[in-house]
Amino acid sequence: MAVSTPRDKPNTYNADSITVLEGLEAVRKRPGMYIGGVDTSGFHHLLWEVVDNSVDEVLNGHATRINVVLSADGRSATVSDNGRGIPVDIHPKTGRSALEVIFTTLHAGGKFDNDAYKVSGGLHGVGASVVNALSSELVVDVKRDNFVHRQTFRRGKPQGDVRKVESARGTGTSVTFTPDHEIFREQKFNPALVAERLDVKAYLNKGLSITFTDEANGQSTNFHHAGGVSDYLDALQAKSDEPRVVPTAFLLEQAQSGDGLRIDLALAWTEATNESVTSYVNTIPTRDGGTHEQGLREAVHSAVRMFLTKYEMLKKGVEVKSEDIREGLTAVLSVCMGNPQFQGQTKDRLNNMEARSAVESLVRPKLEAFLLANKSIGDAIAERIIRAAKAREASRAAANQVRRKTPTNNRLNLPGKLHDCDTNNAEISELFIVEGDSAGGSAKQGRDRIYQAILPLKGKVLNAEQATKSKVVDNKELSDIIAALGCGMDEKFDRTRLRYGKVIFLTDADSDGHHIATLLITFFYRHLRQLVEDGSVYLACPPLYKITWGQQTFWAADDKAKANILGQLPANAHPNITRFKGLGEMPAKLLFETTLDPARRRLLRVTLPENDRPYAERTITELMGKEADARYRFIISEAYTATEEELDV
Ligand code: 0RA
Repeated sequence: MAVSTPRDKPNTYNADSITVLEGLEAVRKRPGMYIGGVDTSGFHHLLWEVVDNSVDEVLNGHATRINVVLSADGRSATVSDNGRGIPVDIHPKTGRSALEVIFTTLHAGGKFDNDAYKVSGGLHGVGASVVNALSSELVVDVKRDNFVHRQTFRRGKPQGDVRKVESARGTGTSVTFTPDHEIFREQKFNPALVAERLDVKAYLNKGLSITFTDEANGQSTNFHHAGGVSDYLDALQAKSDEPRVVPTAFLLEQAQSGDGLRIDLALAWTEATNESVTSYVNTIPTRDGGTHEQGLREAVHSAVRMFLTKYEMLKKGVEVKSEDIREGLTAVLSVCMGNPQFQGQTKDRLNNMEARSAVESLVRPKLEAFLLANKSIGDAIAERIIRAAKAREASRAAANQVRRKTPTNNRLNLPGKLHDCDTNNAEISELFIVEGDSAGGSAKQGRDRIYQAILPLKGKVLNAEQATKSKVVDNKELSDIIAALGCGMDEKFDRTRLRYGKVIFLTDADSDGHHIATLLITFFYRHLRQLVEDGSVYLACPPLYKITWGQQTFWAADDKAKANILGQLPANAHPNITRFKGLGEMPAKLLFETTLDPARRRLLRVTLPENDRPYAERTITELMGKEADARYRFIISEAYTATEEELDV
């Protein structure tokens, strides 16, 4: 390891500094592991991290203002706050300042945890050092003790110690950085994206005032929302244009649970047919929801049921289901908590179990009290929900009437093993392509036959990448799929004849299952590309483990998820763990509850990368093609971007 950077005190390069440089080197070698990728999103991640550090200073009550400036060329950004200023005095033992440690040590956040420096959000806690490692230049100016103190870094390496550059009044921290073009290629900050993100930050932190300046056009905008999440809900709703059932929203501000979790919530029902919950954890968007959203749904469900029961509104022969309660529900939920755990490929889903019960127990009693105290609001909401239930029952009855078992269907030549659904409405119907006959049997029993069709597959599917078109057409499994879909393939593709709105691959949660799913994706990519482009192709996520502990049941899709759940149970807990050898083993009812039911299942949509089509093409040709050599090279070059949960070796 070469350490050639000139420093004021070369002798301070001790063993610590070497590990530091090795740490930052690791970040530069595998940036994806720390910021998710080196695309636009990764590039902007650096800025969110720096902003979050200043936001924390505001949240902890030490700062009131944040300025964000993008340079005229769009390649650099400056974030300043009027907080305490990062400590700059040199620690006699290490010869380094807190500033240098924070910017050069991976996960330095933890070391300063004694309420001095908490990385509560950021890149889910990866810290300022990652930004530093991935910046060609980063300059920190700290105002404190009547001076501006400055330290400069290049690609993570300090260019000398921190030093006083001028006298100054007040306190604060300012970080200017240029993401490294060696890592991110030619990229610029997107002012619209930055503005939007800062706006959301200001909504989620009422007291926060963020000024954003784009030097490219000299324009400045101030983001400050005195109404917080309530204003945010209004703004989101104004965009969607769906009228509210009652103008008043239910608000819960700064509600704190016993274990230190804090929430802000704004909630209302609209005439929209879908549910729209926008959630955050420590101001990080959780697009895939998670345990906090689960807790919210449970709370809303119980509170509404209490209201309906108390006023005996359920008597009129209508069954209200949870989907009826959720129809038109719009909410902004912001949770602040220590040590959030995120899950999923994009880390967009909160995984902490305690968040579920904490949110539930904060929201339920307050929402119940709100509905009881505002009976006319409760009545209007109840009316909305009962209306949704009636509409659902009516459309179900209508679907029942247009059963597919009409003579015309015989002309479609549907495959014998297809268990078709009843409705003819392609918009709401789903085709599950299921691995194996026994799993097909469970799925057939467990499904909602009104709109869910099942096509079981025997054994492995032909690799469409290595087969000629005539082989593909001759292949029984693939031709059955085409026949079931009804829309033809390749140049004969006709979307108007498509018989299902969603095509869902349901395979075991093991490597064989993943292989079959990959073969199916390859076939769809090559011969039914339009369906992939339209976002109509999905992977189901069946659980591999069922974990029961006392009254609670958890599902885990893989070993990692299992370990995660077990890790969150008390040390003396003796949970009961069942592993499903395959889908076929799972009782039909369980399969429905965990994997088929739209209200509870999770689907992964198969998508093509927005701005890198050649990459998708290369992935399919090299990974699935005949050339073993190309496959090998591909696997080697991609191995490092795969996270643990993707690898199945
Ligand atoms: C460590 C200790 C103290 C403040 C900070 C870090 C700090 C970090 C950042 C990052 C962005 N803005 C910031 N402002 C402050 C406490 C110092 C003291 O007690 O004086």
